[in-house]
Amino acid sequence: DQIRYSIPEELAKNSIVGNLARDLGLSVQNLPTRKLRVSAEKDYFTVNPESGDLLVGDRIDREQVCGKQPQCVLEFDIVAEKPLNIFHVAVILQDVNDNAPLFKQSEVDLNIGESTRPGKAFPLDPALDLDAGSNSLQKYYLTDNEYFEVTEKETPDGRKYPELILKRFLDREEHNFHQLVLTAVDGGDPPRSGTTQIRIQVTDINDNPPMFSQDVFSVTLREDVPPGFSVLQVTATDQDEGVNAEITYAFHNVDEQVERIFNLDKRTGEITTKDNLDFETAKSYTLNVEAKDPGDLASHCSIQVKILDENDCVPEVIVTSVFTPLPEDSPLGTVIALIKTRDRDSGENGDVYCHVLGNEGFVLKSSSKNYYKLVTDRTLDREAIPEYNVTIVAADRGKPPLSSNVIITLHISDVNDNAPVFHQASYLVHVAENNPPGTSIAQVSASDPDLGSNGLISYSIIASDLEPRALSSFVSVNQDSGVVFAQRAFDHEQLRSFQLTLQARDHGSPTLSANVSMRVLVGDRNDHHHHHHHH
Ligand SMILES: *[C@@H]1O[C@H](CO)[C@@H](O)[C@H](O)[C@H]1NC(C)=O
Ligand SMILES: [Ca+2]
Repeated sequence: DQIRYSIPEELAKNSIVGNLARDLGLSVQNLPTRKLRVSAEKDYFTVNPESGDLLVGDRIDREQVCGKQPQCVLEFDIVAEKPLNIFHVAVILQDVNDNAPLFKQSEVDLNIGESTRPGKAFPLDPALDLDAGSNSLQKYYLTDNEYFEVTEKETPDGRKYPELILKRFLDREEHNFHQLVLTAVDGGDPPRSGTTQIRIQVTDINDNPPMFSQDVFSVTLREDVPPGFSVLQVTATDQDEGVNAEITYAFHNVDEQVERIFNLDKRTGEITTKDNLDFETAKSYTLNVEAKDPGDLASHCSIQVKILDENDCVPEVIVTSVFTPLPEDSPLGTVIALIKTRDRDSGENGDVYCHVLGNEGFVLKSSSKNYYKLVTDRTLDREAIPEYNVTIVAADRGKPPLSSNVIITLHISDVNDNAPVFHQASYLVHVAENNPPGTSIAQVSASDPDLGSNGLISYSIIASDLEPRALSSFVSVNQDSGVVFAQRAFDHEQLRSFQLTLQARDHGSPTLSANVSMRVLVGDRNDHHHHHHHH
């Protein structure tokens, strides 16, 4: 038969396991002769020879003796002499909670991508607890948190380990780092525990598009800004990190005009002008800008650029027709020219008014918006002023105003409005008798300020006091030169004097003419002075 004892492990040296003498039925008086002793491989126990108590020889660590085995029994023999007896003894070592669960590493670092799906498990190294049974590791606990939980798993060969389970999506932009404490607890009373720090770095994935601070920007630009003028800098931000947040900017879905006039720095987002603006070509532009990260995540904004008109266009005067030359007898209010004005600016900058410079007797009459008639406001006289340079000024109402002018040269054409005028009121001519036939005896002249045939004079003799038939045999006049010729020799005795009427006639249509009288006295050749004197 076997004597069985049960003791907790780790008892102090010489603690009493049990009384062998009593349990073996030996009397205390016989003990000195029976000489009880332990027969065992290891000296876990000793016997008190006086009392017969079985004592703990040295502190016994159950885990050292039996490891993880649930039952730990030390079996040995007790030997008694006189007579020699051998008794079998079994001491059951009860576990005490002398070991806390222990993690191999006090810190565990994990990198988990923010795109990781919930449910994903991350196996961890188990904590070790050398105790057995309920004193061994029972459960893992994790710091209370919304992203992870811990469960216990078992390998096919029965080794248990904790597993971290992701409960919901991580968001690096919200929390890029999580620090958790994993606690392993045994079932002792009181329980013992061990901890390890779990440090989780959330790694970025490109899950955020660049974002503009505003969807729409408004800018007002003077049209006279020079090329290179900075219009606006758009910036988008990207909550991702590293290359995932490297943004490039580009125009998106814009007119050719926009590309021609504006420049967008793809790195900085700065928009500058690269050409001159012209309000008259375009009053506004819409610039759509796209910000994109390397993952092609993009967002858009729109910039409304309004161009402010500057007074940069000079008003133009356009002469559509000129009625020149203008007859000098044109009545007041005769239309000389038709004029149109034009100014590409808007508002007051393009509001044009027109007037005639100086006061030359011409006025502008507005016929309809931007159309004018230039009309005469004076009588004309080609002989006095044959040509006018009429200056027409057009000015806008900008501040300051711009103006331009145009000169219309107006030629006045002749009308036959002047009759020839003889240079003398009348002519008195003395001719000595017996003159050779064909002698020039006088010259008349008249002038006419009209032009061309209107001023071209022909002379003729239109009347005389001679016999009508005799006239042409006495005198003639050269129609061009006005020279009067004697056609025959005059005889003082017969012909003392005669009277002629000469006419100067122009070639106008109708013609104008003037008459002058000429008295011709025929003198005595020998002594005509004397004779005449006494006559
Ligand atoms: C008109 O202008 C023309 C050209 O400048 C000039 O030759 C001419 O003499 C001017 N005429 C008058 C009447 O001023
Ligand atoms: Ca333990």
